[in-house]
Amino acid sequence: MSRLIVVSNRVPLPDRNGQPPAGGLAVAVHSALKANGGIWMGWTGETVEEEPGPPTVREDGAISYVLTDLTQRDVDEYYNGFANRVLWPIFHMRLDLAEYARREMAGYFRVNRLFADRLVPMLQPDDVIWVHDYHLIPLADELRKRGVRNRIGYFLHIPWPPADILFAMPIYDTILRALSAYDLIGFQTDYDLENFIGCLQRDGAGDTLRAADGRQVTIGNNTGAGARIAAYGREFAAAAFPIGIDTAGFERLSAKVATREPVQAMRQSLGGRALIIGVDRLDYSKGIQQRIDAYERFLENNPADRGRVTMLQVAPKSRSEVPEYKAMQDAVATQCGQVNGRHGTIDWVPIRYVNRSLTRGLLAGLYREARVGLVTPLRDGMNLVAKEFVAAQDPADPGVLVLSRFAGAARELAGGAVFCNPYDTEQTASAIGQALSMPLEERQRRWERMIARLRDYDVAHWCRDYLGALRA
Ligand code: ADQ
Repeated sequence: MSRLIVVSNRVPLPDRNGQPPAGGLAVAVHSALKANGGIWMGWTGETVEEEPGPPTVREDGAISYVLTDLTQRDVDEYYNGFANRVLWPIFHMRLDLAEYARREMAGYFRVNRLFADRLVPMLQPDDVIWVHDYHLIPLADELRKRGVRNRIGYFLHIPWPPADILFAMPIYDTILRALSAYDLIGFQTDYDLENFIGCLQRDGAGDTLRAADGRQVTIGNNTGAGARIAAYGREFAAAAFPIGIDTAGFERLSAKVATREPVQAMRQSLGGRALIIGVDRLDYSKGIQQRIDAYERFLENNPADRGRVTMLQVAPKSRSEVPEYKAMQDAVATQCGQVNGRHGTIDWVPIRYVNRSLTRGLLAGLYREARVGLVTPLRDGMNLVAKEFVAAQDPADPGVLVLSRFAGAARELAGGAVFCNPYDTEQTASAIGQALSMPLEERQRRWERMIARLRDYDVAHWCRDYLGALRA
């Protein structure tokens, strides 16, 4: 079988023993690369003063890791600029936060051209190329301009917005047209796929849009929704491939760490109080402030529960160079302090706030300790924390997932999670109450539905499904 070439903004490098970093996606993609050999290319994460030199290549068995530096200007314009101040907010339906600057848009395309220039000399004619996420939308188009005729797939990890939102972005049409250079476009959910098709139709590409033989076709074997599309003079496929986690690995990990010291220490410090946990990158799309409001409302509405619950919010800093993120860091810290000031007592702190990353093992143990997992994004491509929380539970006494209906994961976890609308503080507060008082039998029934899905469609399955469709 042909080699696989993976391109993403950052590359999760293996350790000195050749082990990929923990984390579902890295492990699944590493094993796909190992199977037939290949390349994983991306940015080193380092910045240089002058034009970056040739890429660094690190060989590890059948896999080559190809890493390129970027200049500070590249990072400001491509990464902190267009990717994270235009595409991220717009794709998460936050038009109010999008800051469009022509210079940054030019930087975004310049870095995509740099990636294409670096990749072309390494390609063999039958390589299959898999590009990841919103940083690299124009990459296939740049490769085609350089004569690359290989099969090229794309997977978008974040949501695709409806036309009315996308079209507010200057150059939205360039972005849409660039995607037509791929052979397969993967989305997290069929809502994203529908939104994408809606955008093509509204852009007038709809004249030529058609499903093969007039019907929707199934691409991949798990997702149902898929379409063959003809638009902008090219034919390609698009389908939903909801990303999974390493379910079995996470189940094992959480059971193993449950008896370890840091988890035991946490349990002791709770003194019998029920733990409610939130874990997110500090990002406005995750609805952290709305969640804390809802928790406070729960405390106000249920005086008997004060002193009997503890919320732990773990939220490491993220994208601190982007002003909206910096502002949010300050706002969340202030908010936690205010809630603790208003409701705390000399022997009870309502919210514990941890502003850094924890190891996967500790996270797994904390999820398992928690009675309630609060996953309340305002918009999220998938949300792996929701899936990890479920996988970490003790089957004999599982906790309850309270999940925003605006997370991609809501599609798969219906019937198990307690859904909430994070914009509705009162309703989210009642969902917390419902979760805390749920009888064991109902908790087990709901958990079993969710874990069955997660075991069946894990990240390895997702990876096989996507690559199977791309190679087909
Ligand atoms: P993210 O926005 O980063 O991912 P998510 O899907 O929740 O969001 O994944 C976060 C990952 O980081 C999880 O594996 C989680 O365990 C880990 N993590 C979070 N907080 C942590 C902490 N404090 N310490 C250590 N680890 C932590 C993007 C999209 C999502 C999509 C994923 C995958 O925004 O919608 O689900 O990609 O496609």
